Amino acid sequence: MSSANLTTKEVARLLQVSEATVKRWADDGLLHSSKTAGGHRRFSTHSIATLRREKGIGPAPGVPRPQKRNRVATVSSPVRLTELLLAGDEKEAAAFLIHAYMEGHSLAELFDKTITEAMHEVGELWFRGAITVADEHLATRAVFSALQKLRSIAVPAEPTGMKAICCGIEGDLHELPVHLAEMILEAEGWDARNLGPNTPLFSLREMVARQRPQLICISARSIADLDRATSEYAQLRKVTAKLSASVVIGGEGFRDPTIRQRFPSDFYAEDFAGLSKFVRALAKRHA
Ligand code: B12
Repeated sequence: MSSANLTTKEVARLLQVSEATVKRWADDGLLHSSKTAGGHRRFSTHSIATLRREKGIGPAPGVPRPQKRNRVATVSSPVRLTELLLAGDEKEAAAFLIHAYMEGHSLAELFDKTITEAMHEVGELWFRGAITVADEHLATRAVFSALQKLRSIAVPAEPTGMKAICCGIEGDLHELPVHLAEMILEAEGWDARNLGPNTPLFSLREMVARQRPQLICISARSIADLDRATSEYAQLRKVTAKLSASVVIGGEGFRDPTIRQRFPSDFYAEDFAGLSKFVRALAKRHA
């Protein structure tokens, strides 16, 4: 796949219908397509997302997409993604992620391996002085843009009716993990609200009391004011206890077990696969 526009075969795979069906939908005007110079149809992720949303077309929720295991390593290479992100090539980065997803990688796999490793490499290059802050900003913007396109075509599970609020801790500007957590929850059928990074815990507590979610997911790369965060978190926990809401924490900021003692939670997520598993089990318990 050479751009975010998908071929007939790719759309058929994504929607789990035959190529003939995709062509018929295109001829009937149900699915907007354009043609290449060579006369081949190309479909935008937007038109597929619209079809899925408006007509409910797509794989039945919970039906796993077929996987092509032998091609898995190459289609999700973090090295290639790093190149695309550093070049600021949002379209190609989106195409790369969508293609890997269609080849059978779960979102959690893509987030934990491909995207995390690519962003770690960007961080390493910045740390060594091999790229500038501007290069790093460009790569971060590109990954967000690519993720938005991936999100538009990702197949969500059946709605669970469960509500979650995600945010990053006050003082922490690293927002990608919060966004990835939101996408995982969405894919698991949760109604997820993302407050973004740098969210004061006292303010989160007030929103939790008002919106009564079943899950709160807090990310921290680092914790700027540990004592303040600890006491505000304790207040938040009083509210979540009353609501019987679960709290998941994730990120390097919570990795140290002595820090985690200050932030008692229902689950410390090492990665997005862990989050995925936890919220699936939680939804089952509530069902
Ligand atoms: C992009 C970036 C920024 C951007 C963020 C922009 C944005 N809109 O998000 C900006 C420019 C703001 C930035 C600023 C800074 N950054 Co910065 N940044 C990064 C970079 C390159 C990528 C971060 C990222 O998105 N990673 C991808 C995520 C998914 O990976 P991860 O956090 O490791 O997460 C894994 C797990 O921990 C887990 N996880 C993490 N969080 C969560 C949450 C949940 C809910 C779950 C389920 C899982 C989970 O999932 C992943 C594994 O699957 C990293 C490099 C790196 N190693 O990450 C540096 C890095 C984190 N930054 C660093 C530094 C030093 C800074 C600054 C202090 C620089 C400065 N002097 O100003 C500031 C701090 C600002 C602040 N107050 O927060 C250092 C941190 C070093 C350290 N020892 O902590 C790093 C590691 C770079 C480096 N190699 O030195 N940064």
